[in-house]
Amino acid sequence: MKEYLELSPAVKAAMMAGEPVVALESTIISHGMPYPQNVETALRVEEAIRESGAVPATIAIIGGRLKAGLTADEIEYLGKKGPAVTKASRRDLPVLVARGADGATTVATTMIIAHLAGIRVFATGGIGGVHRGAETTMDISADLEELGRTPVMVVCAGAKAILDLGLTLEYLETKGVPVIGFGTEELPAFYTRTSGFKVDYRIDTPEELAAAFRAQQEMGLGGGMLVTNPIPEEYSMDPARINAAIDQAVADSRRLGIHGKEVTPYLLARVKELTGGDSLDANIQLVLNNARLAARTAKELFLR
Ligand code: PSU
Ligand code: MN
Repeated sequence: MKEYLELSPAVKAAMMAGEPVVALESTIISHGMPYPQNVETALRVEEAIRESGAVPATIAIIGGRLKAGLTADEIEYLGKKGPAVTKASRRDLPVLVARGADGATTVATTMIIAHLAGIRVFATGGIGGVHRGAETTMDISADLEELGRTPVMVVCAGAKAILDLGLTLEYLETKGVPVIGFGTEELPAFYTRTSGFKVDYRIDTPEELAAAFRAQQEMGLGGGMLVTNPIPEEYSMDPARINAAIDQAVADSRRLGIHGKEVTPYLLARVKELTGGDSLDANIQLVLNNARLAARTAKELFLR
């Protein structure tokens, strides 16, 4: 599979020198935020990783190549094209690559490509999970399967309440994925610091995150680790307001019969619309916060 992979010069140099690298996804750019804030945020997140002493590797499929490390022009291209770029999860890789097409990588695909490139830590906003009503729709994100099989640490701000958070945790338990709360016992719900659900373990330092991940890999357990990092207090949103917007968005998606891979992008855009852009500001801040934690943890991992 390595012949399909292409590292940017900066990522290649960092990997060869044994420097810490942090992977970033691209669906958040194309489908997760509107242009031009998506491009601005992607570049700011890369900068935050550099400032924290690691090298960013934004991941995407460009012209059928699995890319780890994009140029600013490539990020601008994906951001401007937005939802017109194919949202690429695990099942999309074969045809996109064979056609020499472009794809924005979800958490699942970013993990696959990061692992192929030897990158162990990945920062994002929120992961996909078990959707509300999954007991009839069977809509469960491929991100959860990937966490169960691919050895990458994913640093996120929990999952949005567009999902069924309780079922998402059950699924992760079944797949053997440790769910860590960074400085918290409660699963953060993306825009808010709490959800009412407990994580498996609370860890308070990047050192201990690195130690747990190292132990997982050295034991050969396989699979990834989910680190949930609550949004900084000053940017967190009023739960009543955000949850009302989410309920409305879920109801609208059902009424419109949205299904398959369109569900998550529809809900993200609708929540943003209903909260008049405040949710976008929170979203940007939490991604930056996750990028900094991922960089600090990657540095710890590379100490040994
Ligand atoms: N949740 C967010 N923002 C996002 C996504 C999810 O809060 O941008 C994106 C991620 O790329 C994630 C994908 O991997 O949506 C999940 O899509 P699905 O539910 O179709 O698997
Ligand atoms: Mn789905």
